[in-house]
Amino acid sequence: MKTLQLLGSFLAAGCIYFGQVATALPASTSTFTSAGTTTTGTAFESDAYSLSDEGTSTSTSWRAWPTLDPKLDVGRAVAPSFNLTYLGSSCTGYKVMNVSESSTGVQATLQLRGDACYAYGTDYKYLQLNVSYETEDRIHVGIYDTDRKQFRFSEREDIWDAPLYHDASYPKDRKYAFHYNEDPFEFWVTRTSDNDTLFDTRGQKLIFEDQYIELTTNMVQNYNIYGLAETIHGLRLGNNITRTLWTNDEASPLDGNMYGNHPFYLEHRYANQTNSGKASSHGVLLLSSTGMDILLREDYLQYRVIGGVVDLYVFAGGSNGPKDTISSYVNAIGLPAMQQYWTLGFHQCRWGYQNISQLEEVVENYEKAGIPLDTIWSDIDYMYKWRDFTIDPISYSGEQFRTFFGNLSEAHKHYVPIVDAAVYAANPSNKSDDTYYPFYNGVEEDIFLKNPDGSLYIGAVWPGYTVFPDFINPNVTEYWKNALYNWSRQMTDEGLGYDGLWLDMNEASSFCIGSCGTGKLDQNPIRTQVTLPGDMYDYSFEFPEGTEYTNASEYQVAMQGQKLQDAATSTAVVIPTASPSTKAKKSEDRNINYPPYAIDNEQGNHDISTHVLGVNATSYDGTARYDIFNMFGYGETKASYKAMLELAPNVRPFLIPRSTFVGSGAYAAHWLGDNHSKWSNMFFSIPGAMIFNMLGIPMVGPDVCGFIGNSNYELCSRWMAMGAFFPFYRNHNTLGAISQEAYIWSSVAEASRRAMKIRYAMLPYWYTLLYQAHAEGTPVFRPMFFEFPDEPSLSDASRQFMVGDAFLVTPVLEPNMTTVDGVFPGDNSTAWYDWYSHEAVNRQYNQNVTLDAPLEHINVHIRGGNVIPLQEPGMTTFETRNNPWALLVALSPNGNADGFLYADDGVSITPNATLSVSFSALNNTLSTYVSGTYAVEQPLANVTVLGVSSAPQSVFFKGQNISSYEYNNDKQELVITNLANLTSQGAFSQNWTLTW
Ligand code: MIG
Repeated sequence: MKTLQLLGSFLAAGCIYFGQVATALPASTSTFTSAGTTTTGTAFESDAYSLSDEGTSTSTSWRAWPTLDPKLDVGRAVAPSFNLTYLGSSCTGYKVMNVSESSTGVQATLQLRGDACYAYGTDYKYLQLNVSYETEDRIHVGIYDTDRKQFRFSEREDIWDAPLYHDASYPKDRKYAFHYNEDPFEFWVTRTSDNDTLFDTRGQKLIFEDQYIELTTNMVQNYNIYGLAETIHGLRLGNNITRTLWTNDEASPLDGNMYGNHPFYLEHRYANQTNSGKASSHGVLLLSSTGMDILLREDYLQYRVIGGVVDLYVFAGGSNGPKDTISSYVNAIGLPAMQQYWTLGFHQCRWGYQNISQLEEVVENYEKAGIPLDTIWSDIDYMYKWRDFTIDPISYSGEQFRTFFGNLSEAHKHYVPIVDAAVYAANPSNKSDDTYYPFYNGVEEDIFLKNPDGSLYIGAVWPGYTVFPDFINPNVTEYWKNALYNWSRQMTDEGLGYDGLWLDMNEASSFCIGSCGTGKLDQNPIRTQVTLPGDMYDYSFEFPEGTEYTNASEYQVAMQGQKLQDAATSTAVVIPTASPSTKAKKSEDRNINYPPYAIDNEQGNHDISTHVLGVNATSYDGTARYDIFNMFGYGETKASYKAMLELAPNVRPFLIPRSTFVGSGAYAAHWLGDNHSKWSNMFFSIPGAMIFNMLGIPMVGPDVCGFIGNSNYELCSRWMAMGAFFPFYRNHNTLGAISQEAYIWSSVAEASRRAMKIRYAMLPYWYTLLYQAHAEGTPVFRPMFFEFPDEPSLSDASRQFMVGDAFLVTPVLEPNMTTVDGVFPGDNSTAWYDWYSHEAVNRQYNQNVTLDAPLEHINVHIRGGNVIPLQEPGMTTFETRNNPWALLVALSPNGNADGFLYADDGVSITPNATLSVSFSALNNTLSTYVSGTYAVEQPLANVTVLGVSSAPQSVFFKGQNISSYEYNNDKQELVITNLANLTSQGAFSQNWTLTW
């Protein structure tokens, strides 16, 4: 064992016991018992990871090699302002002067009513109010400094563009009205149909300073709001939370700021909260790219923004349900990019696949286990010294890649590698770095971010000291494209090799404060961490909750190891103390490093530059990152989208960024980032995915089975099953944790096969949902309240979820369970059918129903009223697409159902043919209405109708009497088979009717 050899240095540090336990654990074979069967899982043999450029893990001197001082990543201790004495009490607000109203909006000058109050900056004396009645549903309230000193995000269409800048039609009929008081200036927006107040600053003052804007709206009692992402929280935000928007690389901090930033919320009101007595929804976007706290309090919501201006958008919505408001919002910020068909397949990933053979082995193991797999991923393991756009010449050589790609494409499978945002800064005094063109080309093209003094901003990420592409530079796409192309040329002679890009670290993460590498490039490649997950000081002894009971003896060993490791690291690792950073160098009045209003940044000691590309990194045009802080990932995503389109014209780019911003969905999907292999994290992935589906990023999912820590068979069985019903379905694991591919444990394999059988059968339905999201902005993955908006008890229900409006999934979210409780919303006009048995659920209104939930089973129900297009599930999406069709017709209690199918080539941005099929079942007849010319060649094999109350006298398909059917009176189920001969031209080559 390599680990043994490493022990030398560890022993020297006096950590004998820890070493013994640590070597025992990762190599051990663990036996787990699952539902009566004994299943064996081999723990992942992480050994020690290669820790340096020259050395291998067998070297004993690695701790002596230059490593970035961890103190450099610790900011000054900052006290978040929202917790401290409020400094805005003496502010007196503004009054209205020179008002002019027209059919398109209201313009006015606002004047400070009293003296400047300098709450957290310097007040502007005059402001411009600019209210535009942009669309029927959307009003825009702009408040700007007349001096034009503030950064105006909305004037930077070059860096962020969206339909809301271009679609204003100022219609006469609008759903809202704008009202204001003059002195002090206060405004409120109402919905005209019911006179409900949607945004209301009455009694609240406006503060508008260079580094502080305060805008407050009164809220109704017990308001229900959703969004203000990204954070780990239940679905409904509650009435007492402070949300901070500041991009942050941190693994799932509860309620803290995280990777992405979306200053949008959906508000849903129930009958007792509205004038009309009907439930209604509306939305609010405060479009800003800089940091803010949003204080949600009992009767108000307050924005505290540390720069920019006010660009507030209210989406009036109404009583047509939350989906309507979401669709309006998503149409305004940019409809989601359409995804390729194969992306809906299952994806396997992990950090720690050490060579191509391991990737091949994983693919093979899936085949052997009879578990579908569409895509295999690479983490940073494939890179040469963790440098972007390189491949390791030994473990991931070009030759091996060529063979690997050949095998994959023969099997119609796909490959997605990771790309990090930061680019290794070559060491000028090391000859072997001379060929690292991604750095030298970027320097030559002047594409990297600078310090205010014009020197390169140099942070630190995995490869050592790094630079960061300036993703708002107009030339960056060309740079990025060339880098992507040159990289692909190392792996393949044709095409790109990879089928998508996983965009990591794009907050952008940096493991030190400020330009810590300035003047130090001769130390590169400096190591940025002493240990990596799985290393001696960094073994993962974490297991899911409940493992102490199900795997007691192993758990004991792990806990012992944990204790020893804790003891060892508490003496071995230096705990850095906070040290003050230097002040801003840029000659400007504001203090961007330590703004007077300190937002509640989750990271470190709340210093806003901790562990991230800092606020003073400066773009080509002088824009300080401070003003566009929350959109680095967006810029990288957009550049990647454009680059990929140039490299593979007309192919829908598949991009999985970690950091997202308003409108990222127009280019990309998203994964929820680093989670833990814990039941709690499995639960949080549900509201996580729901929220992104409100934000125009429907293609989303978590690291299934959990990323950090070790998973176990029980959690992984449940999670693999649940993940199959998320739009993006990927199992991913950290370095050094035990293996968790679906075939490792027999119960997981079985749970995965069963759930994937449904997922792959549902592919036409999934794809249609993605298309509808792309065309209309509707969410794919939905909380129940989207479908049942009148039911207050569903306002925070997220232990169940819906896929489209037809599927209700009730996962088990706790260990050691054999049943699960769920609700089946709707009154007697709603029917629910069990996916497997086809039996209708017997339940009372609002009743919690206890469902059987053995380990390998996930509860899935179909809502009556839906026609669901299916295909016989194969081992890949490709195979499934070539299999026969089936229809599941789940009738509502009144005997109706409808449905929709969209199909195309599954690849092209602009397909040359598309197909739309509307299904409608009425009066014992199912009819199709086909339009479009895309040819679906596979036949229709069978149709199953649920909710048929009596045995049919006869069945006719295309006018022909059919004898191949069976009616089951107990289940009220009619199954019609043998239709393939009658549809040999393709299931939907023409309109047809089926009568029973
Ligand atoms: O600092 O590339 O969220 O999915 O496995 C860790 C290694 C860097 C963070 C990503 C995670 C990925 C990991 N990356």
